[in-house]
Amino acid sequence: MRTDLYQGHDYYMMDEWLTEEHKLVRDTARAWVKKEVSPIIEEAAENSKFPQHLLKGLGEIGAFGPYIPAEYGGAGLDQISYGLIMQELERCDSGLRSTASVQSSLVMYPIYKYGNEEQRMKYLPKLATGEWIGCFGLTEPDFGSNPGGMLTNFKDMGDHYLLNGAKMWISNAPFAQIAVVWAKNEEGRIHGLIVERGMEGFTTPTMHGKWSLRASDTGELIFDNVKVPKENLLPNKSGLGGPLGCLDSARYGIAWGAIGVALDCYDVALRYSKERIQFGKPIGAFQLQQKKLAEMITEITKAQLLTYRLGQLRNENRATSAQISMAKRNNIAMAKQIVSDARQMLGGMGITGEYPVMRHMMNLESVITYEGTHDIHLLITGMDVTGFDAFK
Ligand code: TGC
Ligand code: FAD
Repeated sequence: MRTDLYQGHDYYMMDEWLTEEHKLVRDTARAWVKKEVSPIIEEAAENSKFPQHLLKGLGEIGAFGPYIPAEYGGAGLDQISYGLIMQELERCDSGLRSTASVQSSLVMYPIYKYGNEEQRMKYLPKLATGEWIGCFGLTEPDFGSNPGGMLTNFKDMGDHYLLNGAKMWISNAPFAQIAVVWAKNEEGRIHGLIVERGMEGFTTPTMHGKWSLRASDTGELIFDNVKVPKENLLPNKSGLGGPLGCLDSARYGIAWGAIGVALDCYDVALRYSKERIQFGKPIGAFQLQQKKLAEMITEITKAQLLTYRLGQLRNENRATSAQISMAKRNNIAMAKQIVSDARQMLGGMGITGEYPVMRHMMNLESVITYEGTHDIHLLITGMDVTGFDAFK
């Protein structure tokens, strides 16, 4: 097991823009990750299992619902704090950040935003502590990038809804207590329903064989004539804008998370470049390796500036979905390049579990795909700047 020597990198002195609260939140998350997760993450990825004993700790550091008001059990923090927590979690592993993203932005957020007071009081406090874990069912076997085509549907049976259909690629499905599920009513309008484990006809088989995001459990959601109580419908939003609104929040968190991955790989590569001797001197003394490191810190710094500004806009409720898409897309592409360069700088050691780089590299293949693929986000930007919708 390798000691986690990570130190943050702040080339443009952006810490000066952070409040004392931001720094406290970030440093708390970083210290918890180093103590509780770094020592076990490689083994979790090898075993392809999310370490569920971490859920309570994630709740304690405020990673579940950081921006949900305290009256519902959230941490009541701003969007920069939320981003910093996601950065610190994903600095360790994208699967760890995934669990926090799904719980916060894809489960707590829709219940808070689209739910009624009874639903908020019933679910949010338990989700905030990690006592309950939720998952988010949007993607279907035949509808990924195009979720509006979904087939999962529910019928009004008078005293309950009858839910049928299937979702796949659902993070945390195998062990979640509840699922926020997006389904069409008889008029074809999309609504969110809270489905609870134990409801008859509801199963969550695990998906096996992933080479990416291995420290995160992924599953299906199968609904075979599930009777969902009427009070489990989220009443305050309908249409595809419901799930897409949640995705805005999660994609914003991923933009910060990708910076965490890049920082970790830069940190490892920089240290290795000073320690590894070839041809009688540290490899960091060779111009080719310096080019890689100089480009890494340049790209990280650009992403930090972009993402901090996006956080300010979100704090003021002014960030557009297209701005979020740009940050998600840019930062993951940036992180992928850095991970690839770092892996090469580590030579043969770069492919081993001695260093986190190869695990990050594999994880990013999921991160660049979920919450909207790289190409989908490009088309969202294209639509925003030209006014032409390439999806129609
Ligand atoms: P389109 O006709 O453009 O829009 C339908 C309605 O939605 C509204 N809308 C949004 N609302 C809020 N936020 C956004 N970002 C929105 N984007 C669009 C829009 O105004 C419209 O509203 P209304 O009232 O007029 O009906 O929709 P489209 O069918 O053409 O599709 C657009 C497209 C392709 C951009 C969208 O569907 C998309 O983003 N596709 C990607 C799918 C995706 O991201 N799936 C993610 C699944 S969840 C996941 O991956 C979790 S990973 C979890 C982890 O971290 O582990
Ligand atoms: P497709 O939509 O079939 O896309 C295939 C290719 O076609 C992509 O390259 C795409 O960019 C391209 N493409 C599609 N449409 C267009 C177009 N109009 N123009 C140009 N190119 C196009 N979903 C959930 O609902 N909840 C979860 O918790 C969740 N967790 C996930 C966890 C993991 C590990 C993974 C891998 C996925 C998860 N997903 C989840 C699903 C994820 O959101 C989808 O995989 C993603 O949206 C892409 O859908 P798809 O895999 O069906 O690919």
